[in-house]
Amino acid sequence: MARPKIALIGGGNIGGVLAETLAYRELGDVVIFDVVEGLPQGKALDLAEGAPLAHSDAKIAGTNDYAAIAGADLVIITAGLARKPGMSRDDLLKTNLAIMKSVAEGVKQHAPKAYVIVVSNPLDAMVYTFQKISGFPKNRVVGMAGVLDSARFRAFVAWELGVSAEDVTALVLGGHGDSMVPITGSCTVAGIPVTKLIPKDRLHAIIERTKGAGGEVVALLKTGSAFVSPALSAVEMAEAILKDKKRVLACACLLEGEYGISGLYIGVPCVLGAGGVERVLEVDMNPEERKLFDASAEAVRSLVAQIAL
Ligand code: TXD
Repeated sequence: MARPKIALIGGGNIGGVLAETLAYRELGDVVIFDVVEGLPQGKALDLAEGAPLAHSDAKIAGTNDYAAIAGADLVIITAGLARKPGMSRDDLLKTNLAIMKSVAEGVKQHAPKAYVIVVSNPLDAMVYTFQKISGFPKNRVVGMAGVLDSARFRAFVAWELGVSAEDVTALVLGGHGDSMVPITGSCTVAGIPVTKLIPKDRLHAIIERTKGAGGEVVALLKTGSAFVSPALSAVEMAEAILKDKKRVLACACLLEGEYGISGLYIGVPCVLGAGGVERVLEVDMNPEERKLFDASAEAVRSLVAQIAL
């Protein structure tokens, strides 16, 4: 049985880690598309030459021609500029909107049946743009942000308690920006509510660090943003779809009435499997969290309002 075909639109920092992880874990045959001549081809050749050492027989190719993504089963989009120090994710809107419009046309033409994971920032606006321009059904277009934000929250809780992050479950919902909402009520350590283990002031500090975690890495790297943790977050989602794992993950999904919101992509828990976003789950939030979630949705709505499609 042939491996799935995975097309990566954008072969930059995140695209490179995506290609390596997906191919070396043999989750699919990988084709990297980028507009920079030679970049995808060079990265693909390097990865292909390393494949024997990764015990992988996955095919890896690079291209500047959309025709090479023909028939892809899964598309992961990282095309677009990344932040520099002092920039907000929203500052990327104008440039990345133009890029996303071209990407949506290319994917629609060459991989019309693909499941699509959008990574590019500002995430909630970019995944919305892709879905509107491509016309793909909402279950086949999902945004990656909550898996990353939740992983950061889990890591900070694990470090605070000196426990394995594997035993920390957490959900960070809402928009992928400063208004994101870590849901403390659903954060547990092996089932033990985190509120019973970490004092309020420390938990608040962890929540604030989670919201600023992307900017913290940008300030240190100076030349770009985090790329390994975002790539591995997208792989988590890709694997859930490719292996029909029915994972419950925080993803940017198109809401049509859930949480009282319609016509917006925003981070919510969903069941991710062979049918893509198979269903959205509604999670309890305390009044303060619900207020923050609604405010986050409004922040996304005002960003999306700036998009002329
Ligand atoms: O959680 C999340 N969703 C975020 C997403 C986490 C971290 C980074 N986030 C965003 O992903 C970031 O703000 C950027 O918007 C994207 C990609 O980040 P990356 O770090 O991979 O950026 P790079 O290294 O600049 O790579 C972007 C590539 C680069 O090689 C460009 O040549 C290419 O995108 N690019 C294009 N590819 C295809 N088509 C077009 N039009 C195009 N324009 C640029």
